[in-house]
Amino acid sequence: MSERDLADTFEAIANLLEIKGEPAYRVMAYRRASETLRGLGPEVRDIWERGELQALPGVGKAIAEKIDEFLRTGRLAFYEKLAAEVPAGLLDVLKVEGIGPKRAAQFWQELGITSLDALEQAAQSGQLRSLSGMGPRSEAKILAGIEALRGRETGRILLSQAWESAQAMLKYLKRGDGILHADVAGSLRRGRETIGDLDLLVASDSPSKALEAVLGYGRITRVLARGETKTSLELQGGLRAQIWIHPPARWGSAMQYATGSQAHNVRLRELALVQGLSLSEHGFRRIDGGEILCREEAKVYETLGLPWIPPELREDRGEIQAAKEGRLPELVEITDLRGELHAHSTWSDGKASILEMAQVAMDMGMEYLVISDHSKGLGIAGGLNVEDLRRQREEIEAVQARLSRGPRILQGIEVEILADGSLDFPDEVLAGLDLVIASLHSSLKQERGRIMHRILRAIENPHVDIIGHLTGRLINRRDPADLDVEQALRAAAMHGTALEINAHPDRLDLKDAHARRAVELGCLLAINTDAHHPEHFGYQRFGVMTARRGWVPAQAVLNTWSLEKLLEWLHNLR
Ligand code: DGT
Ligand code: CA
Ligand code: ZN
Repeated sequence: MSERDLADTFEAIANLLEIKGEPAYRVMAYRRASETLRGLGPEVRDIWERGELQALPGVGKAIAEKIDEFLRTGRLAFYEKLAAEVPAGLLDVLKVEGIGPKRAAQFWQELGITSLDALEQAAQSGQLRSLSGMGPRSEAKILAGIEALRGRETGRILLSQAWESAQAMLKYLKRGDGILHADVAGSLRRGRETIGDLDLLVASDSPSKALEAVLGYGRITRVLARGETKTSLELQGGLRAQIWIHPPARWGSAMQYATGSQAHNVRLRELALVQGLSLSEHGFRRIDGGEILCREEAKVYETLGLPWIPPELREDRGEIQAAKEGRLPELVEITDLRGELHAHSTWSDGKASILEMAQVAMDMGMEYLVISDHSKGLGIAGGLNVEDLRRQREEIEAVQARLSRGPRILQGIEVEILADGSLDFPDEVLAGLDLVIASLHSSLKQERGRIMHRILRAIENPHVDIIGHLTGRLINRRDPADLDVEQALRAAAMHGTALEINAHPDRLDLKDAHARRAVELGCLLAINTDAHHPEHFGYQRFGVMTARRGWVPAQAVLNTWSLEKLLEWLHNLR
């Protein structure tokens, strides 16, 4: 049982209680506890061991006892009792976009629906419209929601989750007997936003010994297939991994092959054939049978008369042609980033103080850090009012004085774009801030015309410097708002408003294709972690991967600029 299961269990309890029709305050207690637990992650065990659970926000005696029971026994009697009362299939029904516990309860009580399949049938046969508040349109929406949910459950996991699993396994492999080297290949190396399975490449001169070491990895639950150069495994949690084993003399071709994408590889093989070569994971073979071995990946490309192509570009989206013509972009790198333009603190829903955020930023060598808490309109996130802003400014100055050698701390805001397209603060308040990010967090379901009206008004406002997470999507969880991305990008380019590539692994918004189009249209971008905790600064890597997949060069990214240049841009924009 993991800490994640703990948070999930509390969330399930909240949902089950709500379906049962329990009072809102009880439901809320479990929901808050679940959020706290999710935010903590593995840290909860230390707190539990120190007997300090009740010091956590939203954790009183009753909840602390339940956490304790779960961590001690891996079970929770209260949850099991509830789950016996409410059909478990209703929790699946809740996963459908737009269906909350009240609706689920209505479906259950009035139509006896207790599973996703039953719901689908009822929607298809027009039974749902007999319920109050439902009509043919809501039936169609529910059917679309069910379809989207099924797509989500194809088992593709978030880039960040795959990255963590891969790092853990690589750490183990690199110490393994007979293993000379190990590294990531596949879609993870290409930085795709979701990952089907891990591909890890191992270099070894004694493959059987290396394989033995691989199979000793503690998190393997099943060996799915075992081949000469490729072994397929299932890891704890269900993630699959393919382990490729090759001698160091063939590392380059194996790495190239296993990185893909398949479409990119097909193109390379075509190029090879024209030269009378056949290309495989083992290297090139000439028609006469002779081999060309590639120890380095660059040699594969060199043999084909090409410069090395960065993995993030290998999607057969024109990269081979660009390489042939010497037009590959100079992609942004993580070391180009000089600061963070979007971070929260305890002033709104962040989990750390401005000082704590700034100290980590200093340790990371950042030149600047923008504290951009939520504005008052986002009540659930404890948004700031004008008076809060004034006091926050004082705190920023005090922290700056204390960290005189730290990053320059700027006062920003993540201002709500309200449902009517106005911003949550008047222009004169925005004018007093160092940087303004405007974001949509609510009414994301509005129809396209309204969403576009809001976005365009924000882009056109001269006080807005950056539009945060443009589409509002949450990968695998929430669809993007219905907006005309092309029109938004064009407007941003025209008004000089920058667009964020939000690096939070759930968001990655702009996504790769949108970022690429933005650069083509001459937009400026910012790679922002939207950190709510100093650890989240680590999301930079996912934002950079996404930018690279979007062919984004460093100079298009605001936070690769010097502080001086950034301040000048902010000044001129207003
Ligand atoms: P994923 O796992 O769905 O996120 O995406 P990939 O790109 O990691 O795909 P995967 O795991 O099926 O295969 C890993 C790499 O192996 C892929 O990028 C290219 C290579 N590969 C696998 N199967 C084939 C194939 O049938 N033909 C070719 N040309 N390459 C393949
Ligand atoms: Ca893969
Ligand atoms: Zn934010």
